Amino acid sequence: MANYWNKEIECMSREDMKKLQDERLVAQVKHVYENVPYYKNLMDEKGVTPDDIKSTDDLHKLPFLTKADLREAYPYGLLAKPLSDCVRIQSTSGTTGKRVVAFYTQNDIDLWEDCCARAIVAVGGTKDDVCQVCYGYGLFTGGPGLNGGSHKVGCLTLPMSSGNTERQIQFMTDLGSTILCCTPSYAAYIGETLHDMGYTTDDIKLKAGIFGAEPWTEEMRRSIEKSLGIKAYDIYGLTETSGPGVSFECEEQTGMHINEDHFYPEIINPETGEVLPDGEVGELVFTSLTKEAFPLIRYRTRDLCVLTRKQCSCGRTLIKMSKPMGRSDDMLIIRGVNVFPSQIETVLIEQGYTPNYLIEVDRVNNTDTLDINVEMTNEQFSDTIKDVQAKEKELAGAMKTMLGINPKIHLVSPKTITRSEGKAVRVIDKRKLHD
Ligand code: DLL
Repeated sequence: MANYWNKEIECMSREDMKKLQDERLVAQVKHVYENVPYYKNLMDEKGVTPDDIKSTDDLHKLPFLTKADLREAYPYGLLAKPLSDCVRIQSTSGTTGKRVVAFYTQNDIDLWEDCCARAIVAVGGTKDDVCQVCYGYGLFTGGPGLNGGSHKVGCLTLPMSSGNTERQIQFMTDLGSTILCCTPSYAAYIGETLHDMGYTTDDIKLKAGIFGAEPWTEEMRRSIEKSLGIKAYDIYGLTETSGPGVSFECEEQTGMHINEDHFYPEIINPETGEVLPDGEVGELVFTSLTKEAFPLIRYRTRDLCVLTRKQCSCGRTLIKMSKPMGRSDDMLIIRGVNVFPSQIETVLIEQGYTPNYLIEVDRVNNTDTLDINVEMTNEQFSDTIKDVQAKEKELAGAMKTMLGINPKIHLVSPKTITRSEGKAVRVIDKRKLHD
């Protein structure tokens, strides 16, 4: 039977939810218009005032907010509360450009942790669980978010952060962790290390994993479930919206329920900005409904997904989003063909390889090249060149069928591809370096 952290909200009727969202949206728009000159200017430019926004049906009248706006307004330009009311910042890893810095009042932190608590309860978490949090702590939102949620649920919380994998396994076996929270790539690595250390799933008590912060495929889910002997659940969020817990998977494991009492979702055509109906793939846009310090109005996430209101067997009425199919800026265009790294991962796992791979894209003599380095397991490894070449050819054929273009496959020795402890780097696009 499904467990809920907040049944009243999670199973609310559509009419009541719409009423709640309408009320909250009106207040949120007023809040940003009055307190954030940056938003006021954007709205003035579009000729909209808070009076024009009477319900979520009017949302389309409001301007979008993009990452470029966040950069322009960095660091304080979108702050909607006096700094003296803020108690925390979190930030993105910021590999390119300026970081995103998000601010929180105490109330923002409470609501964020509540969203994470919903996610933990949805996978069966209770106060009797031991929750091992191996997302990074610090500026990254993963550790602090799940840590807070775990406290709220009353789990015994292990604030491990990422890394030191053998120690992770020692704690897991000694303290009998039942829930694991980390990125899916790190979960795969933890599973691999567990077996390398001579343990089996009988030596651990894990039952569920809450994995997110990066794209992962259904094939990867099954591979982690097998290696750790658990059910693996997805969780989504971004620094801009507070962090993890914008949406979470329930026992049905068919997409993530959005905490839509706090985050109102829209799907738009990324080229035209037009709002698309449920069921169509497009860019996910969020409007925060309750945030105080760092509210977001129509924030373009760049994540591509589909929304559905199909009745869920868990009883939740919260709208569901599909796994993000990649970010609009993750998509590789290789010789004119759109390629998502997730398609490559799907083929690899289907063909019996592990999710240890690295994609390299380059441009040689004006032609794009796609090289996929794939690690062999000990069983797959062979020192006969002919065997390896035959395997490479077979895998290249399967890739061609999925992608429509021919990659060059390089099968490499076991344990030679760097493992990820946080967000995995799967793609090196050298074309960007030449440009
Ligand atoms: O990754 C927050 C988070 C922490 C989510 C822990 C889940 C668990 P950022 O570092 O700002 O925040 O990155 C946000 O990561 O726009 C997506 O592209 C991607 N992402 C997050 N969750 C998922 C997921 C955190 N479940 C960006 N599946 C987002 C696919 C995800 N991509």
